[in-house]
Amino acid sequence: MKRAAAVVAFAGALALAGCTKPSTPPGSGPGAAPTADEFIAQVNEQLKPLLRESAAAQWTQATDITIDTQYLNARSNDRYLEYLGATIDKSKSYKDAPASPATARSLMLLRLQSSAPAPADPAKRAELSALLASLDAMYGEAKYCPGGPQTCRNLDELSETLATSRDYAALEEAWTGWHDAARPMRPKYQRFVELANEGAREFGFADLGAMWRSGYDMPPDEFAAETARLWGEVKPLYSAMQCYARRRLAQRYGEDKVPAGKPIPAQLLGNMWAQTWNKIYDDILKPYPGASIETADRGLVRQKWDAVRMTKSAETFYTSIGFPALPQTFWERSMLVRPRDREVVCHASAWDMDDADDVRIKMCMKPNEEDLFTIYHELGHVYYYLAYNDLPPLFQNGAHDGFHEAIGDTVNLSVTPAYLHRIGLVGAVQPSREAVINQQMKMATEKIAFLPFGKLIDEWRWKVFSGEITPAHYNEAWWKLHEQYQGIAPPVPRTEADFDPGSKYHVPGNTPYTRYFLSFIIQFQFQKALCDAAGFKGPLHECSIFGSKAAGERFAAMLKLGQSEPWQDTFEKLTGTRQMDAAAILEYFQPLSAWLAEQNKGQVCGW
Ligand code: X8Z
Ligand code: ZN
Repeated sequence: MKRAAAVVAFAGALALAGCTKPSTPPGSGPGAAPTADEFIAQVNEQLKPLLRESAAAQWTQATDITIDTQYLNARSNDRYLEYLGATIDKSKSYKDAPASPATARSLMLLRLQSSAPAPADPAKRAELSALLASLDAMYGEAKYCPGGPQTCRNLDELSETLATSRDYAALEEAWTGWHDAARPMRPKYQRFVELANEGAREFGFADLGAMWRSGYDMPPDEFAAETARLWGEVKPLYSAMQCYARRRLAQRYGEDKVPAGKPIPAQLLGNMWAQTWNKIYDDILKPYPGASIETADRGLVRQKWDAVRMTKSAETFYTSIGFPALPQTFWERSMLVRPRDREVVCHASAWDMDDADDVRIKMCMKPNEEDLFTIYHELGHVYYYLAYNDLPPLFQNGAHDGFHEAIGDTVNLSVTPAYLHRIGLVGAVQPSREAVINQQMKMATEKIAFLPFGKLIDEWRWKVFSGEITPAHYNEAWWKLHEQYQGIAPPVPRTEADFDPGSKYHVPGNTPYTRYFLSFIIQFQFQKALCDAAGFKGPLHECSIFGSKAAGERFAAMLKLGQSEPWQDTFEKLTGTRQMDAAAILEYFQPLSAWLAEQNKGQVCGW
């Protein structure tokens, strides 16, 4: 994945075969040196075919993993990184040159166009490109095969066990099987860190982590402090959730397996990484089992919703707020389910193939509520791409990467029980205080449970890139952060023979992760602003902007700005404030906060 926004954001290009110029770095031809404005205009033109090719090569690998697609993807990335390195080098001569504000911003953004910068040495650059393609493929192909090739289970199957089994031993086996499968990634990841760090330093950053933290229109240290502040604001609510979940799990599995005042065993929360707990809402965490609020799981299966119907449902939401229908090519070119005949990367992603309207989804959808939410999430990326495709490539991105992640999730906040009932997936809500708490808990198993996970992944990587965590302590540090932030622990002892970070897509996929942490905070700020625009008057957790053209207009106005101005300006236009903060998420979950405080009274909380 080439650009800083990896999984999701490939600014593409309109590449008419045979009509594109060769990509020599601007300023290298004969004649007078271009001005800074001219230089950036040339870079934007030259980026188009390179990004187009790179997106095609990545798509081909991700939807058909073979030795050859890896090779071609690595080669195309190598070309892209070569161009980027040479162009960044050239751009240094414009450091003090007169330039328009847009050009000055473009010069800054140019240095952030890859989440894995390469050293200038061609051999090292080729090695880095090959490592990236290989790590991505290893994740896509990973399996647990306890008794030979006939017994293999892939991530879908192992995740299904985590979600549905309540057998302690079966959970432990599925968890361990998947985590052990990441072991062979370790030496490759270690080498990747060395090479990408070298590239980041050549680009003028302290290390790759500092480079990642530089994409937020503030100094990298200030950004790190911002994320710590935000975590501090939501930590008490997470701790209350952890305390409640631990107690419920102890009732199910026994106090000996889930002791008070201790981290929760990671395999019991319904998700391979314990990042969301929605799969244990129904039978373990639901506060009032007799009251309203079910998941859409049963409705989806009973009514035989397939991947196309789920995607159409998401599209209908977006068109209801005034967004366009998806282009025909979206339906022809997307991969919505796991193909039977080849290896693919199933982790869901949205793709911007060119800067016209070739947009796609790659996903292995199943008829369950989690995947329904995910397709609504992915279409958020797709609508962002469509909205900013008229901008120059260097501005084709989220205002910051958390914005990109927050669009579809904001829409998901409008997928209320009333909305799910309206589309026929759940029964009518019987309004009661108990139903409110059930619904709040259902949302919190996704939105609150996720927060510490969203924070810690890059805390690990930032420290790996800075050298504070050395390879000899990769795994130990990984679990220390999980214990510190999430209050969870691995089910079996782990050692430095393991490489558990490789079990999470975004590490081998090299996608920065703080974006999700930010998204989970700011999506509530977006929702509050959009609900105001829609004229909604009740409590925030009851608002749905479905059908509101007024809300859609405000949303679209933000999307079409892309990354053309500092995110604070874009943020202010929608929310009226320049700061990310937790006030809106805390307002949304106010009823649950009060309820948890009551429930946790006199209990041994913490870990
Ligand atoms: O990776 C994703 C999306 C694609 S951008 C499916 N998410 C994170 C994850 O799965 O770890 C969405 C929320 C967190
Ligand atoms: Zn996403």
